[in-house]
Amino acid sequence: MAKKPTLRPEDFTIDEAAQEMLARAEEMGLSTAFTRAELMAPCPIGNVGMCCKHCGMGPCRLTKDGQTGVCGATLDTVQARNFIRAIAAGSAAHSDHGRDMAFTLKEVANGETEGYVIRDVAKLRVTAALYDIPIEGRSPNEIANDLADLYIAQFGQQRGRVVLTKRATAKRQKLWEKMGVVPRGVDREVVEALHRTHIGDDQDPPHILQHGIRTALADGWGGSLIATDVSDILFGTPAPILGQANLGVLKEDMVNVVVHGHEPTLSEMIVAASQDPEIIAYARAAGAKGINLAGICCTANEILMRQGIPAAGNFLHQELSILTGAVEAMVVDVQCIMQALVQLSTNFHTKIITTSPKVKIKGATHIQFDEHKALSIAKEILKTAIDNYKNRGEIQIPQHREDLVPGFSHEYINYMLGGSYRSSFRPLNDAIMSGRIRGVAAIVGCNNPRSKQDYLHAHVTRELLKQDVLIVETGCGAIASAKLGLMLGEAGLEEAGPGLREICEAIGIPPVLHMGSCVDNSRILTVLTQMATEGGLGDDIDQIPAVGLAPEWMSEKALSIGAYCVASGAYVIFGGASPIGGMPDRVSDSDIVLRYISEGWEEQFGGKMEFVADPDEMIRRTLAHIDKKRAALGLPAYDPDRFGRSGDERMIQLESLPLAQRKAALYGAPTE
Ligand code: SF4
Ligand code: MSK
Repeated sequence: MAKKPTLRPEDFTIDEAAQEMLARAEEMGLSTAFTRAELMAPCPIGNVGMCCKHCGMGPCRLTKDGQTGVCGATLDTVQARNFIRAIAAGSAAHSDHGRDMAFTLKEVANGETEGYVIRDVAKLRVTAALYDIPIEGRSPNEIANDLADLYIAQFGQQRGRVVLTKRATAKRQKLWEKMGVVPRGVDREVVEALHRTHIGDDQDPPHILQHGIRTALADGWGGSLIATDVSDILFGTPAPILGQANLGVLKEDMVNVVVHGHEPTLSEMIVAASQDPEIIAYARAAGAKGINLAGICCTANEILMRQGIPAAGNFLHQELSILTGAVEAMVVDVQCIMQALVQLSTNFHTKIITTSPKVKIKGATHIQFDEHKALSIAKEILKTAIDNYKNRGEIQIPQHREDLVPGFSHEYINYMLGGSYRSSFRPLNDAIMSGRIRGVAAIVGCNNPRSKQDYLHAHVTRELLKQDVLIVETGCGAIASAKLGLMLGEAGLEEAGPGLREICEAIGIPPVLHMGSCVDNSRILTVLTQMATEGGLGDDIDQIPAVGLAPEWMSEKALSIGAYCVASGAYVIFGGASPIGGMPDRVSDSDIVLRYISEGWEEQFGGKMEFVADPDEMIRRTLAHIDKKRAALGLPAYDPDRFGRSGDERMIQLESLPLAQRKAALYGAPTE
């Protein structure tokens, strides 16, 4: 007899809206990723990277001491190869997204698209100037054409360096050169990762892993950064805006269209089309009050932070939104889209519409997106959804939604700290130097049904807030905090420590800052680089009291993000199981690769990667690292009783002093 799930909705997720939908699924006898994960035990060999299937002599399972594959490959070689293949896939996904954005910019610049304009000319000019593209006396389209050409060239470039790496600190660039990991071209590094891991190629684990770093750098300081830059130029650099999150954003009396995936080219055009009077009239004629758009995953983040379009939820909410019975169409493009959506949708009226030439799902409706006819196609998609409104059956929309203020791009953080005329990271650095803010944690990444949805995100975020750690978030982790109400001023501040609270109140920000989608982890690199350049916190990212965490990661993109952050100098902690964990009780050398990406990479890059299942241990290691970095900088030890007195004017007075005097006044450090 087939096994049945035994866990209850409250065991699967901390989100009450999700619990309600899981109860509905159970009543209807429908499976979801939550129940499938319970019934599908992960393969204990593949789960820890001990299986190789790179050739037809295998697959080889290396589960015994000293065992090798048929070709003689050792366990550390197999694990290193598996690991960098995952990094290469993640890097490819982000970077292909960046490539498409660059092509769209080129077409917009040449007037070949329908519906797009360059919305942020200031960012276009600033970005172009970084690469010495002439800007004076030139039209935005001329500048955009040159920038698009430069960015497109980064993918197929064979020699030299990915030009965006020049945006790292000078010290970091020199280190990458010394270590031989400067990416030459985005595609070249991904291809080489696949070549090196083919049967009979690179079989020296440190050498393999070194190329993993190079491949990841091609993502973080290449493809992802291009995606973020171009999205901002075309659709506007995010700034704070009011939004909402969770399934309660779906509307009973409107045509609900959920956009899901990653690239903003499609979703932005659907937003534009949904406001078209012709489409609104069409929806009303169908008996609805209008069109209600909502997002899932990183598409949600893209349109939430720029347009204030609500987020229906994060990764594990994709099936749950269909379970409401209230979604007329789910429109998907690329990445993180579960094939299960199509089967699930057959129990409701929801149409799953695929749009990317790269992604089709058997049984889904395919309406291929094309930038040249973008607005027309977006309208066609919306009309398909409206036509489906009449087919709605019984609906159940959980009444859970939270307000939030997303939109903290690095440009806006810079501005908010100093205003229009003296925008600067100085106040943030000063707050860390004084100890009001103990350090910074970037909590990012996915949901994973192998752990209770949002629990790890929530626990780690809340505990670090209490410890005066400023939190920045992206991806599905950001949506988790949004659903908990941590991204809206007062609500979040109640959970913050006294020093952090004081800073947030003074600047007028929540203590958890929403910085965007997965590709926007590049914004976090930029913030850290600017903090290092500002002075007082060392001269490179590895000296800043900061940690990156992905408590509920699941995608290969997360591993690429982790690796480029390590190469940039950050300590990165992943939750859940390690994909290269090995079985310590069965194979004596199963932790060689794990130790290498921690101790080995720390020695080389100042950053390290660890997999830590216990959330309290994640928090302990985060705080220990932050305190270690504070001590190395000669900053005062964190003291929770030192700050937080309302009306403390000291920092304000100190603001006017030069850096050296300010340091001396704060904690008697020697002046430079
Ligand atoms: Fe086995 Fe070696 Fe082939 Fe991998 S490459 S499947 S270890 S024989
Ligand atoms: S969508 S990669 S589940 S963050 Fe970017 Fe969320 Fe992870 Fe996909």
